[in-house]
Amino acid sequence: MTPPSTGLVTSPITETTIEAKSSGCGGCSSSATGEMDEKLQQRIAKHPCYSEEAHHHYARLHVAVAPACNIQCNYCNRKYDCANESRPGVVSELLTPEEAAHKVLVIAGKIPQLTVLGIAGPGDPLANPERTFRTFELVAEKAPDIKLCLSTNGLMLPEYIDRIKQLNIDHVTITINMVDPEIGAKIYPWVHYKRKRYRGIEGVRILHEKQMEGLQALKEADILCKVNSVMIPGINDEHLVEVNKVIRSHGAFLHNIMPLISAPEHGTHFGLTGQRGPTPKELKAVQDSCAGNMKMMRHCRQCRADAVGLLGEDRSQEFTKDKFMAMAPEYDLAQRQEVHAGIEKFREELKAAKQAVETLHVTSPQNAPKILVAVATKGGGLVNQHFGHAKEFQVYEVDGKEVRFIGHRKIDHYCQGGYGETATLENIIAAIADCKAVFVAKIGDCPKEKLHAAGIQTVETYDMIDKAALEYYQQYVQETVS
Ligand code: CLF
Ligand code: SF4
Repeated sequence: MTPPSTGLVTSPITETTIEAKSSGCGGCSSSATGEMDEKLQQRIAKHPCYSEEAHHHYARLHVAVAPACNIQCNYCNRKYDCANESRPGVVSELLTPEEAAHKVLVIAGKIPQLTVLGIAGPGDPLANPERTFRTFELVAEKAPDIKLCLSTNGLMLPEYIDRIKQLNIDHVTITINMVDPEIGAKIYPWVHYKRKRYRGIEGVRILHEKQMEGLQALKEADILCKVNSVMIPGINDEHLVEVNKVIRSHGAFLHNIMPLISAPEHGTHFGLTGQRGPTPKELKAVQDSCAGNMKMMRHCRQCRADAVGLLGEDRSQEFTKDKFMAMAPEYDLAQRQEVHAGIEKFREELKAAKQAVETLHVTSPQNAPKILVAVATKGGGLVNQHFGHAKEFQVYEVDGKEVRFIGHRKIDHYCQGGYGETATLENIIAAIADCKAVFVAKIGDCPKEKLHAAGIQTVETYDMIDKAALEYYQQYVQETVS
């Protein structure tokens, strides 16, 4: 089985496979019929954010066309991109709708596995409706196979539902951090609605009301809605379970609880007042406590308003404005369809390989522990990246039957100009200290020894992540559990 030549995956997987069911949002819809499940699956199958499985294969592109915003979040500094859908401290180059459409046509040719155009900033897309919708119109006209995706704080969403529906925007994200305005008042100092600025709880009530109305309207219009929530310890961390219940009852499709990223140098209210973000463990605990109710997104990368590529990679610097404006559009529908057919064929083969061995269980004693493992991957569901080249590790929870993606840990890559950095290695070890092993395509002797000394085993392989994880688990329980 060989991955398609998309430039994203590079390593064949081996013949023999042991299967475990990876969880993700690919199989969403707890209450729908089988037929509905199938339709929903198709709608999200190539969306890297709505389907965890798809994010190994398909890419997204953001265009930064929306500069203004109509609210103030305490985790935002307006010098930078909207922190509801991107990392704080990042500035994107603002584009006109025409420049943005040109960028899409260039990149859709250069990266044919690009399936989604998102508008997520640098302010709020619906505070800039003409620029946002004009961009979508131009792209829909010239590149009809690209899915349109919008992310908003929700304040103006009820006003624009018809326009969203009309433009066939099938995926909308609302950032909802609270369903109790008392809690919201600690997050939002003001809201600007219909030419008037409302301070404190009065503004938060309007925001809450519009978010709920928008959510309901999306459901009625049959538009898939993801809700992003920023987890802010001591402010809304415990409250997020309630948020989860409410959004589920209003028809949200997927819930993405993201960590607050806060530092004084970002110049935000929370950064300057020392508000901390959650640890990976705290984040996972809240995600787990919501997971029984609805599908949770755990593979979000809090990407930039001009992000390009697979979720785990950032190719935005290859396509800065001076560069892409000098490139000719290469959008070619037939070529894109051919590449997508290759990816789908590979996905089918991957699925079949997993199913063929689904009945092979790892023998593990009762009450064997769940463990975490870290994986270096360039995509394709494979362990296929050198330890020294990884900029993040994907983390999976393994229990002998299931290999469950639970998140990623960003790191500085270890190889700097051919040499490993000791300080970087220490940070990497700290980032994956809760993992029993790290799976890599290759690793040098020095980092391997240091990882072993820190209690993290290394597994060198080119294989399916699920298979490698289960094989390791079997060995782990044999050695450690009596
Ligand atoms: Fe962009 Fe958002 Fe659409 Fe995805 S991102 S507008 S739904 S295409 Fe995805 Fe990026 Fe997380 Fe957003 S990883 S920040 S969830
Ligand atoms: Fe900043 Fe986005 Fe909040 Fe507006 S909605 S204040 S751009 S984080």
